[in-house]
Amino acid sequence: MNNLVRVSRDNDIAVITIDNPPVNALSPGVPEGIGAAIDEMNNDPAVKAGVVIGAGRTFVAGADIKEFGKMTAGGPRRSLLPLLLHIEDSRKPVVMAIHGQAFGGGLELAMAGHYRVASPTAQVGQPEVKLGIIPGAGGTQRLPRLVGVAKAVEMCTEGKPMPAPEAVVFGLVDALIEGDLLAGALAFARDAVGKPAPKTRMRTEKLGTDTDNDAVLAGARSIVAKRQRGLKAPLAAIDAIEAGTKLSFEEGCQAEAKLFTECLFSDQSKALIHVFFGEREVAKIPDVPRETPVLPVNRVAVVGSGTMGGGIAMVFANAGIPVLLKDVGQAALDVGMGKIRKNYANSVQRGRFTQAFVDERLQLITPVLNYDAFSAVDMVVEAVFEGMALKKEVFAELDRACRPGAILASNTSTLNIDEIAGATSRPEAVIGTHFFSPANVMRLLEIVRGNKSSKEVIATCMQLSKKLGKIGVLVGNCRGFVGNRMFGPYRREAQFLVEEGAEVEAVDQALVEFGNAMGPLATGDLAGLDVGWRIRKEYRHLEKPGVRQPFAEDRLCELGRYGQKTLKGWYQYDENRRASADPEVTTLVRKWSAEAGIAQREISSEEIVDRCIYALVNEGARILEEGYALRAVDIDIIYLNGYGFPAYRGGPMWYADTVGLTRVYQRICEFQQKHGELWAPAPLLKRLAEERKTFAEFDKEQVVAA
Ligand code: T1G
Repeated sequence: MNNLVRVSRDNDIAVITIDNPPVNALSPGVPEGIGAAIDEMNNDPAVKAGVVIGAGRTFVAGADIKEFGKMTAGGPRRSLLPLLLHIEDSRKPVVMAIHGQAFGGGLELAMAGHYRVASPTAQVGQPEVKLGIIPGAGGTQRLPRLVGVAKAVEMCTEGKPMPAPEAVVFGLVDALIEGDLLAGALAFARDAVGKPAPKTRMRTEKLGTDTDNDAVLAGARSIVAKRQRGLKAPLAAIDAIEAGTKLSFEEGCQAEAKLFTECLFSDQSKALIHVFFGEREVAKIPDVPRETPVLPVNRVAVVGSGTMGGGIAMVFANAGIPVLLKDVGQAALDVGMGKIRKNYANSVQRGRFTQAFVDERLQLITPVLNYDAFSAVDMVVEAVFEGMALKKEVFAELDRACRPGAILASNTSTLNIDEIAGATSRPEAVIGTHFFSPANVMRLLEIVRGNKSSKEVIATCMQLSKKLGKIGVLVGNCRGFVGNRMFGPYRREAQFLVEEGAEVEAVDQALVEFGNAMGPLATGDLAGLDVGWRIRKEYRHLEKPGVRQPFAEDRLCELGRYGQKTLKGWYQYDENRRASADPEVTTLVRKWSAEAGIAQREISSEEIVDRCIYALVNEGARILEEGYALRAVDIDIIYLNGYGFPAYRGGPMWYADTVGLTRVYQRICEFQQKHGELWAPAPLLKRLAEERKTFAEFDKEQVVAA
């Protein structure tokens, strides 16, 4: 026995407890401990049955993901299959008692047991596709035997958790245990003694016929092709389940193992595992330790009921936090509340929320026309028009109206947080909370640290982001912070490429085929080309003389082509906002380029991708060396959750590592040759390329240095 798995007795029942905090992952020693415990149970004549249960907050969250890196680096391949057969062939019945999560290898372990009982709040699932892999311990073989082929395909391709009550309906869990889970499991085990223990692998009644399955599998493949474009693992999961419907259990497991290994050694899986740990790493702030006190945030206020303000108010209400929503006039407030009600109605229609949930949430949003009630709030998020003078005015008001200790946050996407804080007597309470549109949907929250933002305020906002269902990433206060600062060069190159002869659709198509949710030009049309135009006009004085600047988008705006909102931008739009190419834009840009003396040429999609993506990477490297992002992985998480960058490429910095920084650096030097100083390589990129290092290694260097 080892200290990861212990056996105790409750009279004639063995209790096998898995205790590997924080999530009882099947790390080295755990499977071995379970195997030994099963032997001890079977060899003890006084024992009639066994219960397997997890210590702490969960049953088993799956295989130890940290071990995968060792496997793909040539380490020993560890398989759970023999242990699961060993449990299934146990002479005495084994009851799996599930609380928290039974995910991945955790569910595969549970399915090898003869019975599964669960607390009502438990969840089960095969989330492996989120790591770019498939179940590798018989999950694609045992799950269809318990829930049927169609449900198994859905669970393994989407990777979503299934609540325990639903698992009972599908026959995956045999009983829900209200109250004391262990006591309920012991009673269930005692009841099972003497009865033939069902072995999941022997069950075939739910495997269906080839005719039925062929239709299900074909349907699933087309859904995956649309919804999980570019991802390999969901298709591999379908192949493994299909094998399970046509072959014996053993042959099915071999087919699964082969597909699992192919996925595990793929770039997609390495990227998605990078993302898994990255989403947890960004929560760690070196100089703001985990034990930093956090401030209470039980009541909030949002200033400005426009698109962003309204969305932000919904975010707080959805998290159960009462929110005051202020605007200057009743008319504006009515429009703002109207949009909120419409958004909620759409969510009910799409089945995302129930009407009851929405009614409760709307109760939590109180429209107001003044600051009278602001003395009772713990935090304010300002979301007024993007102008410095107005923001300062609002923050001066908030400084007067809010209680000492309240957090004053700005949703600005570009403006200087320290300058805004300067309008108050409490700069330590001022911070940026940059939500992304639509705020009630986008997961990213860029938390902008001002020079004087206190550690308590930072820690509070980082923790609050999780409560709001967001991924909070802490960034420094430079122009455009991290996301938008990098987006500038990315969209600059997209415009240059059109000015040099590429078709608008060709530029966007190349980036969509690369995996982006939307191309850079269509994204501009969605956000409104006038937003960037106004900011560029405000900062025109900062542009270096003699340095080429894109002109096409500004010229389109001068013609009133702001994008979707004017049904004309880079594309033209019908009343349902469906885009189509606009030959007038091509004619206009060709004319403007001729006037500017820009030669037209054929441009490959490879060049389009390299120029746009490497512009991101180069600016990202600058941001890292200037210290406005803590780690390269922070930049990756920002781009995945705020800018539709494909997760299976790991983010711009990870993608650059995958290509190889030497190659990226050489390509950027080529662009510098051809297109000038805008392409001057970031010194950090140059150093890492010359030292044949990666951004991931740079992050490790930071941890050591901290
Ligand atoms: N392996 C290693 N570490 C893990 C882990 C895992 N499976 N799951 C979580 N951690 C770490 C995590 O990095 C963090 O560390 C800490 O635990 C708390 O996690 C054979 C091949 C269970 C829902 O995909 O979804 O099984 O940052 O912050 O919000 O076929 O963790 O504190 O240092 O996320 O309460 C399949 C992954 C694996 C589930 C809990 N399993 N985990 O969420 O805590 S592949 C998964 C989760 C597999 C088999 C295949 C969540 C959670 P640190 P946390 P949480």
